[in-house]
Amino acid sequence: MLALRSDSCDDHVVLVIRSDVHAAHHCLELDGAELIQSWESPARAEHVDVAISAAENFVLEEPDPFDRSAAEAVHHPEYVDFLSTAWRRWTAEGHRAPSAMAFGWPARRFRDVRPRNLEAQLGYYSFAADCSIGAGTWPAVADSAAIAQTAADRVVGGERAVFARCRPPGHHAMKDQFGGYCYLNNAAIAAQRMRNAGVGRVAVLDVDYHHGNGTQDIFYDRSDVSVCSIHADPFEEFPYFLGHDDEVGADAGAGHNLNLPLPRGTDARTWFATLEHAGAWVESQRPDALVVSLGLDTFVDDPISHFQLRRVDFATLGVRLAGFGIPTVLVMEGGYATEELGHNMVAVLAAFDAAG
Ligand code: Q9C
Ligand code: ZN
Repeated sequence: MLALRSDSCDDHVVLVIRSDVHAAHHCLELDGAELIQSWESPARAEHVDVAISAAENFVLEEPDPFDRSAAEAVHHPEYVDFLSTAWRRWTAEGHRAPSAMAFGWPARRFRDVRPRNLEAQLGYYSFAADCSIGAGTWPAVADSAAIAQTAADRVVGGERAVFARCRPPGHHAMKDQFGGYCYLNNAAIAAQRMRNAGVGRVAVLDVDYHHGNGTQDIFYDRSDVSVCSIHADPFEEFPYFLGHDDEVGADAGAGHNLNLPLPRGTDARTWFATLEHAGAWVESQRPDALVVSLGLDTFVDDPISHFQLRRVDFATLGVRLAGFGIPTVLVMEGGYATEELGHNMVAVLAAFDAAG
């Protein structure tokens, strides 16, 4: 479609950071007692790239090289070490399985003591068996983080908004645990990157279907990064063990975390009423910049999620996000209606752009 709006001049575009490194990462996940190709597939990012390339007003760029210190600013350094070496260790040990996955965790009444054994460390550094580590995993994970890091740098450099087309996603990744298809927390990396560059206060608004447990974990005791998540009630949906509405932050972070759980089946009307509540709270935190954990698994036809947003609703979301009127990094998270994901993402971003 031709850009006909009089204000759609050269400085009125959405900058997109993306690359192809993700394609070598194919996750396996447990489905009952069966291992299946993960819903979190390379095709997701490919559909987004194709839709964005076909649309007007987008500029696509490659990320700068991964800065490990950007990840270590929000994750434990020994966890980043583990992720970056796990595949090499798995190969050196000569396992039969083509990728590594945990099978045991330090559950209730076990001890939080780091084991030496690699298979045990896989459990120590994860919280779910929906993610495997294969040959392409660390390169993709580091590149996804580099995309978030670069997007944050561009926003600090004066861009009004940047879309970080991250894959794998990040918002489930805790300070030292992977799970939920996430290894490094891209949104947290972007938020911390802006803080380190001198941005005073950052808000993270997480609109993915699932609770952003990792982002909550990372900033839970801090007042400089406020975190709000709208998600399916953890009593019935992944990640199950975090995301309730009485989790409000701790210590200096008390009052700087807001969870808005909703029942499975929530429709657009209720979801947008909740978004208004979230938006008012975000504004009350007086942020200087915004990070949006942009998961579109709230889509009515998402195969593993149960909210009822349609494409037109994603445009409405884009307008509301632009309405904050502050520098914004939009970070791609979930969304498993793969064929639709690109069009849905463009609906958010084009509406954001048009709303200014
Ligand atoms: N068969 C994100 O949307 N589901 N992650 C596990 C196991 C985990 C979703 C199902 C869903 C994780 C980023
Ligand atoms: Zn999700």
